[in-house]
Amino acid sequence: MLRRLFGSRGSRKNEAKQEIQVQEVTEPEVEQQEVEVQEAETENTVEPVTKTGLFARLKQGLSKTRTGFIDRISQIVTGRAIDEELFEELEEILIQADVGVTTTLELMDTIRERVKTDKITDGSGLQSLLKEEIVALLSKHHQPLALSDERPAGIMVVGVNGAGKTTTIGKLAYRLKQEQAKVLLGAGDTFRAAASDQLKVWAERVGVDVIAHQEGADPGAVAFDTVAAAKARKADVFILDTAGRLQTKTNLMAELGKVYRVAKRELGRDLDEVLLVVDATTGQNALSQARLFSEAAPVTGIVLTKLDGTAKGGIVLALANELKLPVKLVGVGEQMLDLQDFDPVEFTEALFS
Ligand SMILES: Nc1nc2c(ncn2[C@@H]2O[C@H](COP(=O)(O)OP(=O)(O)OP(=O)(O)O)[C@@H](O)[C@H]2O)c(=O)[nH]1
Ligand SMILES: [Mg+2]
Repeated sequence: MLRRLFGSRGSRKNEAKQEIQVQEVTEPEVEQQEVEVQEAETENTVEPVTKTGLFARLKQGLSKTRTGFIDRISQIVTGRAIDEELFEELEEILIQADVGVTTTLELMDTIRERVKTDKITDGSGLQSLLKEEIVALLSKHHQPLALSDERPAGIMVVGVNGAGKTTTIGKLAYRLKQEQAKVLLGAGDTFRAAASDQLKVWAERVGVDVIAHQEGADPGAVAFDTVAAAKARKADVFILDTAGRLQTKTNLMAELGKVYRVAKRELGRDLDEVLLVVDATTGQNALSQARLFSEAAPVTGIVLTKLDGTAKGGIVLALANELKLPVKLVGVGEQMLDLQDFDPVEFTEALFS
């Protein structure tokens, strides 16, 4: 489950510094800003991660969806003959679990056809078929998180307010650090002072550095400084946080586009990943978020968070089927290890087991 994004390169020593430094930077493209650099204090202690441990966490995180979705399906199919009434009940459960009308209808068409061709007559056969079709659907556009070999690799994280962007960055930084990568975070949410403080807390916990400006500063300037610092410090990867924004606010979406372009220009190429963080509990609105955020910045994939908090994890099927964008990571809790690669087979296995 824990896929290596980087080759092993031996442990890097962290330059341990106690105080937070404040330094003035001058650079050509943005007005002078006060830049705060929070440096990692100590090497974090790395918890051992096992494949079984991660699968158990995923299973645990999906327990509400399992109860509200998969178990209900088991209940209706058990001991039943397959008829139109059963198909309709199944359809209803899929829609209630946020699979969405379009995807439900497509899935049901395939299932009706396969029941005929495979001559399935009982409920348990139907359930196995559903499981197979869910894997097929989730695999359709599947692509894992991918960082190129060029250094630094760049990730920008976008999404609506409260979706889980900053938390996802903390968890991702932790995971990359475990893979011996040198990670630098950029506090591009300058809207509230609390936003960069929250990122700094994560950075401290994980043991990575943060580039931050003052509240109200130009987020483009933070993007610029983050990329410049990542290059200067020979970081393996930088992750840029951004302020949450409603996808319908055109001025804020334009600002996001600008932040992306500043980061891209300074990096000299496209960022490796622009991750749209989507709260699994927001339901079908996720589809509109994906469309409008993709228009503002070149979104490369979805991080679906808070799956642990919903019985409607069926949204992952709607996203995988109706968007060209792959779901790359899933959030199943608030702890560091609760961000996992989205793997269609393992995900379905965790859902059904
Ligand atoms: N249960 C659960 N909570 C999560 C998950 N991901 C994030 N959260 C919680 O969701 C809340 C919002 O998370 P943030 O990371 O601050 O969200 P954000 O997108 O950065 O929010 P803004 O910066 O305000 O737009 C926090 O309380 C997180 O702990 C998850 O996978 N599961
Ligand atoms: Mg945030």
